[in-house]
Amino acid sequence: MAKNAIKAAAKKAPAPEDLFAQAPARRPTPAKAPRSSGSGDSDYTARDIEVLEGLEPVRRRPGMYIGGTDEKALHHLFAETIDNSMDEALAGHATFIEVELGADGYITVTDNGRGMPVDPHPKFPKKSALEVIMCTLHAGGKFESKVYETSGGLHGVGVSVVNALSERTEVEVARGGQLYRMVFERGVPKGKLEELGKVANRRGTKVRFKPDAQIFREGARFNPQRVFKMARAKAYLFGGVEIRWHCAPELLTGIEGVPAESTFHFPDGLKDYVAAQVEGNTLVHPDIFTGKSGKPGSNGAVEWAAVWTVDADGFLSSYCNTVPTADGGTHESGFRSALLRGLKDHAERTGQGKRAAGITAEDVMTGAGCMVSVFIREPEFQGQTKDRLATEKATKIVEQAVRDPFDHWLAGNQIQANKLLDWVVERADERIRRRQEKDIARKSAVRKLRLPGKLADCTNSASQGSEIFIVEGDSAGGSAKQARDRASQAILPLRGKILNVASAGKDKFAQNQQLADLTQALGCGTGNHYREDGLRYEKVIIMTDADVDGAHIASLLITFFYRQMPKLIDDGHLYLAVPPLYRLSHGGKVFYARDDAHKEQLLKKEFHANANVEIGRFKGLGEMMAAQLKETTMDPRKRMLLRVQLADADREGTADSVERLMGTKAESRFEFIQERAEFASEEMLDV
Ligand code: 2B7
Repeated sequence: MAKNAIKAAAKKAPAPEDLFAQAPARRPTPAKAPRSSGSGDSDYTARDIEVLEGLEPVRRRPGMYIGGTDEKALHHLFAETIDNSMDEALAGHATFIEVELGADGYITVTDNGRGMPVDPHPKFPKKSALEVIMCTLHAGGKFESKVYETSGGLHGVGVSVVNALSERTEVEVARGGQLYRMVFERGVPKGKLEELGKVANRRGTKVRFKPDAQIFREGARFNPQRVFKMARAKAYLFGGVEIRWHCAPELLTGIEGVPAESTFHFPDGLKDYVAAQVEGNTLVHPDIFTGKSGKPGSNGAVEWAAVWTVDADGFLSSYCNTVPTADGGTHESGFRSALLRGLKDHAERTGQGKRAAGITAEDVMTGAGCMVSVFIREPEFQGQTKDRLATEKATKIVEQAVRDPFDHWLAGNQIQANKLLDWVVERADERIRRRQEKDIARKSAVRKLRLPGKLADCTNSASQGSEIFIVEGDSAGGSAKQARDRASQAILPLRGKILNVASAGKDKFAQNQQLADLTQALGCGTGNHYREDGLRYEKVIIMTDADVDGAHIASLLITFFYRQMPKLIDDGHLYLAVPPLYRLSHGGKVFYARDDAHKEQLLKKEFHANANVEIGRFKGLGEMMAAQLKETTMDPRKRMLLRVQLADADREGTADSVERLMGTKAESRFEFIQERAEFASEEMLDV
């Protein structure tokens, strides 16, 4: 990982992003525009513009570089900065990193590395390397597609982005016994690189910056807890670095678990982290499975730690080049699969293959607290916030690194290995059981909610004001569907004769599809399970043909309600629609008659005695035009409904009659019902 970033920048800088590459075209050459007599300021004017132009894309579209302008993006600035220090540490040049969060909104990161180079840049001799680093976007050849990438400086969007998005940035470099300093405001140098004098016993880089409130409108203040955790994570990821933490105490009021001063140094790195995370939890086995391959910071290096808890949610924290990969990715897949395959192999080896056959990575990871860290040159990240590692080869790298050590670890302690296997097999069993329970619950929920397919439901969901028409036959159902008011009127077509519940056994009733559909559509249940608040409609309207068959069906339905939902009748929810039997027309006048008596009455009242009135007889609802059906039978403003009621005076008599009549001829039932219904109530309902 050791690299000279200046060289890297010079090698990789793509022309469009590199203002210096374009500089000759835009900047007057010194010959044409000689330096104004010694005034540093005027010399900087031209350069200011260029710098502004160079970093302008960052300020214009910060989201492209740091994924947004929210709190997460704000903390990205800190990540970029500390990543540069981490690179120095991983390269073996820095041993400590200091992070200081100030009450003034500034954050300061200091390392004791080699210090950013300050000598004139070979390609742009007028500028110090420091200025080039701070003011040039340098993110590698595939710039456009790699904007979010961060990782130890080299792959990061670069500290120039931090500079561009900060109100003010101060850089101090101690290098070669000299102290240097340069200040920037919103990415623009505020003067030249200053030489502050000699320093002894000091080396490294200090970057102090304050995020720009113009950019981070949701708030340009760092969250101490977040910064604390980010800084501490770096110490876990590299045991060779010490991180010193300072936070202004006034920032910590009301915040728990964040000290004002602290030092992080974890020689056992990831193991320490995992141990700290599961502290206080019960472990499946006492040992933490940990290991590493390769030197941290070198390409292809992997480090990991895993422990299984009985009583905690698992976690898998993963990193690539010390950059957190919150959305996981290829390295996590490799880790998971190494654990799964290792455990399955162990089961095979010890004659428990059958038990382990069904376990999945999910089962292995349940309750597992893990941390995985990989180092890969030029990693690729994916996802909205580029928090997922996409580099394919990371899967193999991690799997291969972890497999053998895991086999060894399992083989080395059979008791422990078997405890783990037992635990994972239990998780698998639990998972399968849970899924079965969920399936059952889902199925019954669907059943509860599912309405019969034939039902054309109304769109109003409240039962108040809505009605359901129970219609005989599909053709009548079709007309009714056209004639209805979709908002408040539902149509349930029933095919053919209804089961006579008064004579059929319980089994037959339970199996009858028509009645099951009806019950489902109503939603209120039957018998002892009847619940009034389940009823999905205010009015339940039986609409059958105005003939004997229609009356038969109506009587069967009423019998069903009477037996299975008497309360529905009692509460006045059940009605009979009264479709017309005749259509009388003459000279533009049209009247509908519901029966013979009504026809005679209308003929007498509405037409001249010798008028040649056209009299049409409807054979059924199905042959009526939708508009006719609406006008005569369904439109609440024009129709007539009969409310079905039980005669209060003689409830026992009713029961007797139903019992008696339901076994006899249809015609007598028809008469009976018509009589009863009309006795009970015959009224025009103005709804
Ligand atoms: C990718 C760029 C930004 N850089 C160096 C050398 C050391 C060095 C840095 C740094 C953040 C806050 C304090 C290399 C790398 C530029 O080139 S950046 N240290 N620390 C840092 O930014 N910390 C370097 C080779 C030889 N000498 C110095």
